[in-house]
Amino acid sequence: MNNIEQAYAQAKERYATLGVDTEKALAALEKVAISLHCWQGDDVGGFENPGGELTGGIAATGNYPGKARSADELRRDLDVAYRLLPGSHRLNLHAIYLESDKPVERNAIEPKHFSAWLDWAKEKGHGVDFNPTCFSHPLANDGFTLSHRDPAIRQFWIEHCIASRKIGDYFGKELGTPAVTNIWIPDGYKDTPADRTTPRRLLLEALDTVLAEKLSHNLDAVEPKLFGIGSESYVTGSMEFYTGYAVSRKVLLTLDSGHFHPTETIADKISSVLIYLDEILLHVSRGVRWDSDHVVTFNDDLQAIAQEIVRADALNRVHIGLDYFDASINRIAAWTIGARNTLRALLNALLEPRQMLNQFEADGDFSSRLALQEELKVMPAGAIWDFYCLKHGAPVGMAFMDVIKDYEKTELVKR
Ligand code: RNT
Ligand code: ZN
Repeated sequence: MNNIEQAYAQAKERYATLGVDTEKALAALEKVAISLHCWQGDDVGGFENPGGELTGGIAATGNYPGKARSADELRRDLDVAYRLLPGSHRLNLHAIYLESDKPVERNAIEPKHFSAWLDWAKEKGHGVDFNPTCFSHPLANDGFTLSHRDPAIRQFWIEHCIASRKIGDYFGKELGTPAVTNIWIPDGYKDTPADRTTPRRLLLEALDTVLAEKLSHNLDAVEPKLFGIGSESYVTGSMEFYTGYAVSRKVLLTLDSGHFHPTETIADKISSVLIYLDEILLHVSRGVRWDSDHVVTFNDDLQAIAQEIVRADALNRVHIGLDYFDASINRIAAWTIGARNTLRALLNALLEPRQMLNQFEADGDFSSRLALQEELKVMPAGAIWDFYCLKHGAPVGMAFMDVIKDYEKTELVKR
């Protein structure tokens, strides 16, 4: 037995005294597929219009060398990130990551523009999720898309979203695992609107048109937001708007942890929305002041999100994607750190002595509940995580940075 196995054996015994079966926790974690967001690899640039400006009230800051300049480079970078994660995981693709010799308008995108992504996903065993790109485009420049007052512009974005759903369905069918196609639009006003209702009515109608056709390999999701840069005072697709929409239309609601008031977390929302919805999508992110998209760290917020999914027995109802873009550090490290943290948080949640905690609560023994919650913070979960990485051939501890540094030297610096 090596050190990691020894430490695991000891930790396993300690968890057993709390009634926790570590093997069961690991088996549950093995089934979790995190959807890695392709857009961390090139600062949300995409390959439709290289060098085009990122708009929509989101921003990637930093100038770290080595960003992917082509889909091939992006796939190679992703391959490195996936190797550093225990388990097998998904890819979250945006429409602007299409590949084509000639320019293709957004409302004319087709599955064929994503066939290289499909081949790659098939070969590597990744499920794929999809997103229409309703930003970084001249017809989105005045800040409105699906809720635009001009019917022609609205129609353009409706067609883009329909085309995107069909691509999601194509991936879902070809890969044998449904794609979640998530609609996020930036629509909103910088300053106080006179009429908050009209854009929302337009959005409702537009979404109903977009979602009219049933597609059996595609799951639809809608993503609310409180504000963006340049849409500080009003966002058409607010939490209340989309919660009502998702419940009434039976689609998924997306909770992005960076999309609420700076002190508001999504953890407490999960058990509420899961009462009304079969499935939801998470965009795990980290808000810092004005930015909603910092690399996910192992903070209280992340742990609370993981706990709420596990405590609700909802690992099979919650699709977990990452959503952040940091251009100031190695982009593969950004993917890897955020994804490993998310998995680690889920593992910690799976290692909770749920029965014991629930019993204390049911008995009204809140002193013991608090005492145990605090003791759990220093339980040897790290030893279980290390063992999990070892078992799945993923680097243990900081060793993943060696791989990244190496790849940086041999590949990224040349870009
Ligand atoms: C923006 C939303 C959205 C985007 C991606 C690129 O605030 O979170 O999900 O980050 O679609
Ligand atoms: Zn998001």
